[in-house]
Amino acid sequence: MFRRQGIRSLCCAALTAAAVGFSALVSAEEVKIGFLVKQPEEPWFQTEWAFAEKAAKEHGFTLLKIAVPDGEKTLAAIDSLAANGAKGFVICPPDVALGPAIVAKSRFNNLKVMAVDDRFVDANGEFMEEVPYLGMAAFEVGQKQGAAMAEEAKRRGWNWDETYAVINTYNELDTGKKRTDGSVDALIKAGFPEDHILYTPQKTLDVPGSMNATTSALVKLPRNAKNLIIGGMNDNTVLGGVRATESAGFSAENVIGIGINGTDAIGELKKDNSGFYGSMLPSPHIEGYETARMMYEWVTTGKEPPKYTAMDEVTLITRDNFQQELEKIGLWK
Ligand code: FCA
Repeated sequence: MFRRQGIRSLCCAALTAAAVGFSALVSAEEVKIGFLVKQPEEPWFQTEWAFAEKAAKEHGFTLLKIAVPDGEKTLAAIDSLAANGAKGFVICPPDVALGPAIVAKSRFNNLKVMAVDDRFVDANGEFMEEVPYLGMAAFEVGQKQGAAMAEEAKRRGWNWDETYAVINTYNELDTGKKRTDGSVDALIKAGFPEDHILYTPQKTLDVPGSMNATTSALVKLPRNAKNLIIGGMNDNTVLGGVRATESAGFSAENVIGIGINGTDAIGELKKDNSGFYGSMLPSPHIEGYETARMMYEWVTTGKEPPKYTAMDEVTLITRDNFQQELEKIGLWK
């Protein structure tokens, strides 16, 4: 009897030791998460990466940051993530229509996928609602941008008769269209004359793209156009527009450009003055951190991120407050 019990407790001890050893092995297994972005040159995405990295350090996983400027690179990146043992990834795709291909490739490789900023669409142009997404409440943020532009124009005592708005559009991207639609909606609500709004499409989503778009609109302005409002879906789409107004001879006091992102306007706001008045700063730090953390939680506990999360908090940063506002969220370098 005594002997049997002795054997039993020996067995138990051995089993416990094995279990502890096994769980130590499991917990020591490195969790790898990818974070793929379409435009790594934009400080917006660098900021998301930096805060995703912070989440990785705090939660103990490895972040694999990959630039995916086109479809080919995107699909190759997913294969390489799988080959490297990643379990899932967050992505801002170079083209939202790649959604079905990205999902198919991820399934094939047994990887979980979540979209950030730019939401996947299917072959019919409908949102792929089954893919978790976190991004900006685009129309509302655009409205705040438009309201801020109208308010500054009023503060400067501008007469609407001699004021025109040039809106650089990028309607291929839903978040882009909604932002400029929201902006125009707010301008009109503030009394801005609808027939003084010129829409001009951008071919590319960068400073040269917006500079070209605005330049082609400026030549259509009537002779009495004295003051200009420059709009667009992010900082780069407004920065190029402002550059175009400078080339056309408009001085800073006659131009109000307000971007969206904040992160990509820091260099511009450090200049004493320019037609680039300010930017609507959302929460790139939270977006980067939270999406990476949610993906980590998904692959380690099975808890799927919410299908749709919209971030609507924005702060207008101008030359007067940008340093304090960026410091508040740990974005001042
Ligand atoms: C899009 C834009 C980025 C940023 C992001 C939130 O991806 O291209 O500049 O505004 O949405």
